[in-house]
Amino acid sequence: MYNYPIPFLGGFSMTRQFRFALAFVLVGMLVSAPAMATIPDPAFSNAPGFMTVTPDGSFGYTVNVANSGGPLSGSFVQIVVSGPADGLVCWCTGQTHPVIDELTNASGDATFFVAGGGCITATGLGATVAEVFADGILLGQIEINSPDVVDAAGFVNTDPGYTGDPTCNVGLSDAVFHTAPISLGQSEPCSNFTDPFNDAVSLSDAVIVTPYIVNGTSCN
Ligand SMILES: [Ca+2]
Ligand SMILES: [Ca+2]
Repeated sequence: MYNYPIPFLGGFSMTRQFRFALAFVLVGMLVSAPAMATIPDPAFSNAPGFMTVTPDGSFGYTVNVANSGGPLSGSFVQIVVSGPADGLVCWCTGQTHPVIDELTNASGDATFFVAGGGCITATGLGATVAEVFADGILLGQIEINSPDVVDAAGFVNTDPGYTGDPTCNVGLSDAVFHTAPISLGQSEPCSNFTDPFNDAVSLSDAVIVTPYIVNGTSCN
């Protein structure tokens, strides 16, 4: 016959140090659990690759913030436009930049209505265009496009000949630029306003851009 000691039951009593350590771990779990529940996870969040800006600030760019527990309400979302890009975007007067922020709603959505124009791609710029953060956590890098895609001479913002237009006008030169990719179904991120942005420009993109062309929209 063996006579087994029975640890943790009956005669065994936890040492003072062990009880203290255990209490410390339990308190730590209680403190960290709610904090973890509100930390954004880029893998569960969505920051569409292009932010579309319009001279009248009428087009919403929506970032969704979530983690494994679902959407996060009240998350502080920041779009940080890089220095090189900030100098090239056609910002309407009164539009905050280069950092633009919004809070998420109950669905985890933060929608930005940015007043401006221009098409600034990472390829055209040769640098990061903008980054999206939620509560300080990087969700991704994004680029910028607009119905106001070129200046009156037909130059995109990153072209050497770009001179710009203080009113970010959607004019004849913009209509000419957008017409080719629309009619030919080309891949043109500067005329693509639907995610994904690297696919062929389609009817849905034409539907979005047409009213701005028809109205000749410019900064208010
Ligand atoms: Ca224009
Ligand atoms: Ca698309």
